[in-house]
Amino acid sequence: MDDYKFLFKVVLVGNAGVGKTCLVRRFTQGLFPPGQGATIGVDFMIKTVEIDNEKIKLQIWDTAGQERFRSITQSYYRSAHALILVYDISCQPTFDCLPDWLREIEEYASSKVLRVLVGNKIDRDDREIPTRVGEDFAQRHNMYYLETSAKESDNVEKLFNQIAAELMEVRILIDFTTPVNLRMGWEQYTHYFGCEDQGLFSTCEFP
Ligand SMILES: Nc1nc2c(ncn2[C@@H]2O[C@H](COP(=O)(O)OP(=O)(O)OP(=O)(O)O)[C@@H](O)[C@H]2O)c(=O)[nH]1
Ligand SMILES: [Mg+2]
Repeated sequence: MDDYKFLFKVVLVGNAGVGKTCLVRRFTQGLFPPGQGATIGVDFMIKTVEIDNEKIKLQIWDTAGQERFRSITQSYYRSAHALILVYDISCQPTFDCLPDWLREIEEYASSKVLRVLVGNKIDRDDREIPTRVGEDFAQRHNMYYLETSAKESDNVEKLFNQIAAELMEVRILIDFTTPVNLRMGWEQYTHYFGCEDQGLFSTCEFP
């Protein structure tokens, strides 16, 4: 039986090819898929983690980085509790696009969403963006920062576990009543909390 107590929605965004799908598959399936193709639209995976003896279900939405899917992926921001913005530390253009992604996040996500910047592919020896530059960017934009390798499995568990732990910490402080661009009726409310799928009131406990 699926006896999780909390449900959090985590959405990955970032340029095509930065390794979003590989990060998700490393975390949920423990593998680095050979010849991973570009994501079409949005993929969805689930994993339950345990923090402080509480079972937390993470619904992970892996969006396509390609421009042509942008209007589809934007609709997933709104219900996210955490957003992971990924770039490739060996590819400067993926870093240069971060301000564009932040604008999307500002426009479509809840203002209270937990935002994490991830520099992926640290196993590569042709790094173009120094760690310090990524850290500075994250700090300036009020984001957590982590560098990962989906290939070598560096920091991947840590990334998702820390997000789960942080969401547990802030769950009572998050203002769930005013997601961006959304006047809440019950329908949207249940959608936002993600309770509709299991009939469980699962995401947060009110004080
Ligand atoms: N060296 C290295 N390569 C990686 C890593 N993560 C992903 N890749 C490679 O990068 C390419 C793109 O990975 P994907 O996971 O498909 O990238 P994506 O961000 O999901 O791309 P879209 O679905 O098009 O948005 C693949 O060839 C992967 O093998 C990593 O940590 N290290
Ligand atoms: Mg993908």
